[in-house]
Amino acid sequence: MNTDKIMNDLEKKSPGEVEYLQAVHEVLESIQEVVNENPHFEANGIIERLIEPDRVLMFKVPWVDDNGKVFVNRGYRIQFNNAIGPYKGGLRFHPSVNLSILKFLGFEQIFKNSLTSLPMGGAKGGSDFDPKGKSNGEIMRFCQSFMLELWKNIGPECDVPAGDIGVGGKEIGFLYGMYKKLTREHTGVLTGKGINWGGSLIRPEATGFGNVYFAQEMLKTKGETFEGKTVAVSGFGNVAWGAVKKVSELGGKVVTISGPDGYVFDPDGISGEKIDYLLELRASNQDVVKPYTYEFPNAKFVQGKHPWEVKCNVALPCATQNELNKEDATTLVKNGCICVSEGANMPSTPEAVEIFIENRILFGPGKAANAGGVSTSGLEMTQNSMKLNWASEEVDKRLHEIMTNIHASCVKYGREENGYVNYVKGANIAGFLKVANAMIDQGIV
Ligand code: NDP
Ligand code: 2IT
Repeated sequence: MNTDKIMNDLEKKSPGEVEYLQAVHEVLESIQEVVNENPHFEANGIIERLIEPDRVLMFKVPWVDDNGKVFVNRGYRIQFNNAIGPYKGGLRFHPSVNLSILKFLGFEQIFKNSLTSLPMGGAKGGSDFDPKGKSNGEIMRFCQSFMLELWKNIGPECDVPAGDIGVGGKEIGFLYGMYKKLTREHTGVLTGKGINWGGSLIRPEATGFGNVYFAQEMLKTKGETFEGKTVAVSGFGNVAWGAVKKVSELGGKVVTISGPDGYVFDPDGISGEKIDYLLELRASNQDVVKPYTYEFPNAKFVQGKHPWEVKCNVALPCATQNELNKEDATTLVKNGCICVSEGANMPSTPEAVEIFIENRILFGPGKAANAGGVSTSGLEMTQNSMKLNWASEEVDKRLHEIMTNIHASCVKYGREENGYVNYVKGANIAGFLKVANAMIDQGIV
């Protein structure tokens, strides 16, 4: 496989799509050996077919604010690959959203969903709409307008969207309401639904819990646990919340959370009532990071910095892509961090990943370590098909098993001769093989 040529061609076709090119490059590097050893992948044009989305939907989303002013945002859905199941992946509402970011997320989702062992293809979507500072009425009207265009292209056996940055339970409710009205069907078309209308218990916690379960498995390979460990977390959204909760349950001490303009350091640890307080702040659409320091004065807010400068044993980046750079990685390693488990998608830059691997620390890439969210979405789809709800213990047990199995797949394909497990390589190869073989079985389509 000529990776340089493939990347050059892709760059020409996708100029300026930095995040997308970054994600493809990482996967190609990891799978190069496997592709070279198995000529039937090249003979079937697998790589060329895998890096081109099945289709890209882009549409206008007009909406009216509370003062009667008209706004137009851009909506997207990238249906990337459905070789192993219906398209599946989140929707992101954030002003930074563009084609490159959604293509990178959709591409990553193919391999992540394959790793879960559930039948789900890869997709992603969203809009450059910013839900921050908007009233509930404005968010509702935006979601309704978004769905007015999207509904024709999705369905429980075709494409099943869910949440991501800026899309939580509230937005899923508004989107689902409009879908239901347009189709006159009450089906499992979105996941992350409310518990009384088809949702699954544990889905809100699933990505964060799953990320910690994955980290637990990595730590186990070194005879370590979370007990007594100092943990740095970034972000404080859906994923970070679940991760903080699980780490504190397992006896670890979370000392940071962050937002786009800085981080909070709480030397006493973030647990119990502090987590509840943060949740209240989030529900009020307020900034969650700074007000925390007014309520708990031992904590301090560090403006404009990343939490990775804080001494910790374990780091869980749970905010956004490329939020942990080479300098951050160097500081983490220098300060004795032994494990990094990515709750967010691609939070570490390629240079940071190189530092982790060179220093042989436990590094769980997002597509493996944060697969608990989409796995539990898959479990929500299963419950919808069966028209029943599992108890939270049942869902949590299945989630735990899935994360343990993903860890085992990464070890199977990522163990190097010197014994070090390269989880990036392991996750990419394991995710790729299943999809590539399914594509071969199904012919050139
Ligand atoms: P949320 O919108 O719930 O939270 C995002 C968090 O990240 C917020 O605390 C936000 O701060 C912070 N944040 C956003 N942009 C930046 C930035 N540029 N710098 C620093 N912090 C930032 O999203 P999720 O928790 O759902 O998603 C977080 C990450 O996890 C994303 O990478 C997402 O793709 C990934 N993910 C999500 C899954 C899910 O099930 N939700 C599943 C798997 C992965 P503020 O609110 O102050 O803007
Ligand atoms: O990145 C992700 O895996 C998600 N945002 C969750 C996707 C899903 O369909 O639950």
